[in-house]
Amino acid sequence: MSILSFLLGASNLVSGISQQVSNGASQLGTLDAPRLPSFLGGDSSGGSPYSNNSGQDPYNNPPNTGVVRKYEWEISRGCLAPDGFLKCGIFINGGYPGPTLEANWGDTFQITIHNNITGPEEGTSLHWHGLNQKGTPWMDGVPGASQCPIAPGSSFTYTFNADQYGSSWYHAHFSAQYTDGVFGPIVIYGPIHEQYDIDIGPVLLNDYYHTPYYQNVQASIGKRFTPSSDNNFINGKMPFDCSLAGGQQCSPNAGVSKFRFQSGAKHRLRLINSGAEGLQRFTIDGHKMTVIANDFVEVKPYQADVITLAVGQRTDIIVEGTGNPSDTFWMRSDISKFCSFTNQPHALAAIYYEDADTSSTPQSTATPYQDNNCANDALQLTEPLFQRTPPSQPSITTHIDMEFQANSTGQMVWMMNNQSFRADYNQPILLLANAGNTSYPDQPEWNVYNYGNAVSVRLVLTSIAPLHHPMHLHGHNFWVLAEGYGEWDGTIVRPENPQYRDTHQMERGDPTKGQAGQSYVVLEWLADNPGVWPMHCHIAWHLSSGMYINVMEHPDQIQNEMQVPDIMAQTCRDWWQFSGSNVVDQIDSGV
Ligand SMILES: *[C@@H]1O[C@H](CO)[C@@H](O)[C@H](O)[C@H]1NC(C)=O
Ligand SMILES: *[C@@H]1O[C@H](CO)[C@@H](O)[C@H](O)[C@H]1NC(C)=O
Ligand SMILES: *[C@@H]1O[C@H](CO)[C@@H](O)[C@H](O)[C@H]1NC(C)=O
Ligand SMILES: *[C@@H]1O[C@H](CO)[C@@H](O)[C@H](O)[C@H]1NC(C)=O
Ligand SMILES: *[C@@H]1O[C@H](CO)[C@@H](O)[C@H](O)[C@H]1NC(C)=O
Ligand SMILES: [Cu+2]
Repeated sequence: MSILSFLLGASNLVSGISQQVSNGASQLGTLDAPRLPSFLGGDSSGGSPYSNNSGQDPYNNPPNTGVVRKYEWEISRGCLAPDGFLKCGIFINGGYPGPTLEANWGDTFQITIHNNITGPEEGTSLHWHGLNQKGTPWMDGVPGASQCPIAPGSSFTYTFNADQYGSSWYHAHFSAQYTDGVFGPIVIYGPIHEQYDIDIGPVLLNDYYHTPYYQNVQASIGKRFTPSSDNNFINGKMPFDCSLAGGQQCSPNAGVSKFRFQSGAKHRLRLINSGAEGLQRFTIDGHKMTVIANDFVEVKPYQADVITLAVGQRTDIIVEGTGNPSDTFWMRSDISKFCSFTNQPHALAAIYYEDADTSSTPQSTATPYQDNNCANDALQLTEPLFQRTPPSQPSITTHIDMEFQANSTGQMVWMMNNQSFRADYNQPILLLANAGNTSYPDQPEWNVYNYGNAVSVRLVLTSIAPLHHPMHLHGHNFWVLAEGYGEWDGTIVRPENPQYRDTHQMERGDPTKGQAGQSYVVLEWLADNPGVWPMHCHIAWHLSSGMYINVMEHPDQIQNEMQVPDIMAQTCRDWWQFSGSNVVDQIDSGV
């Protein structure tokens, strides 16, 4: 039975279970979800306070508004049925997905986390994807790199600047914990360079597994081919076909996400791939989309029929309301069968124009697209709106080959130049560096690349394994200078203004072609952010198997000029105490 005929089997799109049972405290995907303002604290007619900032560099020297945005979250275990199938996971304030973080550009976030994960207890830590954390590298949320995990029963307050604007997400960085529910959207309001009328808000796209993350990690360790996801979600919803539930508790007709469109209006949608592995292809029946940003970087607008998003990536689009007031359409996101491992790739959500019956089932036809590669849109197409030119020569170039290989004890793992990563939760590298220790010859598994006082860093990444890798760098956006197969010939795409973002999709290799089948990506960034910055594949299962390095920038400044807040040492003392009297079952790389 096709997924559509399965959905159409329901007489109408009224959910058979309550929002509380399916998604807990989350309102995302319901018609009650709020439309977003153009900035916080003003009335809707006031316009953005940033509207005349059009010439300002969006990446450096963000404004400082002095406004603090406080959040208080509790992380605990619970059981929800987002797709009708009852799954016990780990949630923030009892919702799947987690709460939406909002701020204006230049505000300060202050987010207090209470770790109430019990039965069994487990550490946690939260990462704010895409934010630079300039001057606050210890707030980056990666255990073993920037902090000790937050121990069960302990609290931690993350304080950092909303230093870029646009759309992103946060997620736990403790093993693959986020894939069980510890994630949510980030919206930062800033200058608007492409006008729209209605901000629909976050549209989270993610694969979903009915098995707990720990089992998925267990099943993926030592294997190149990772477990298939069970479902695909738009804002945490897509009914599961309960005939496949294998006797587990499952309610049919759990409901799809619903969105309101207005005829004649321009709608902004903030697409976010918040998944574990699946590469998403997003379309809206009967509508064209205009891309205005990739990650936190605005681009010269271009039209697209399909948006490709690998894990960790975001694309902001504007969609014109070309439908009639009573029209309904399907919004769709498919996990690529060509690139990913999926048992049920199709996610659907319903779009209702202003006069449509919101229980009716859309009858619209899908937009066709090609699913024959795993790349992002061509680098030639994605030109940043604000020009930024890389230096003519990088200070330093590192070549990193990424392959799935046996380590010295015969276990197959992901290696970065022959070395797989494993974190030591008890010894965050940033805190060691702050104490003056920047060399770890006895810990090769920390994969530290110390770039000293280099001004810029170029990475040439290669891989011949037949799998794609969304490569993500913390603390920075990077330029994507080039990508392709074989050997890079030194050509840079649009050298005066290359593609610029924080996560880029690396194409899979083709081992049948030998050297010519090697996929490469060339990245470069200014090493202008003293700290220890993870650079890793964002596929949760590859990361668990060690596909990660730590980039250390300006160790002298980390040691001599940075005042680490006391809470960092306290968090380690709490963690040491916890891990001293409990067995911490670090099944994977730890991140
Ligand atoms: C925008 O321009 C007005 C008038 O020139 C000025 O008063 C205001 O401070 C500016 N706002 C920002 C955020 O620059
Ligand atoms: C912590 O989580 C448990 C369930 O895991 C819940 O019963 C308890 O109320 C939570 N504690 C607090 C303080 O909310
Ligand atoms: C090889 O990998 C396995 C699985 O990650 C790990 O348990 C083992 O310690 C590794 N061996 C070495 C020598 O690092
Ligand atoms: C990795 O190991 C292979 C085979 O053992 C060797 O040929 C290659 O030079 C090594 N690469 C690096 C970067 O050390
Ligand atoms: C630096 O830290 C590592 C990891 O704890 C340790 O093995 C090494 O001995 C330390 N180096 C110095 C000089 O203290
Ligand atoms: Cu990968």
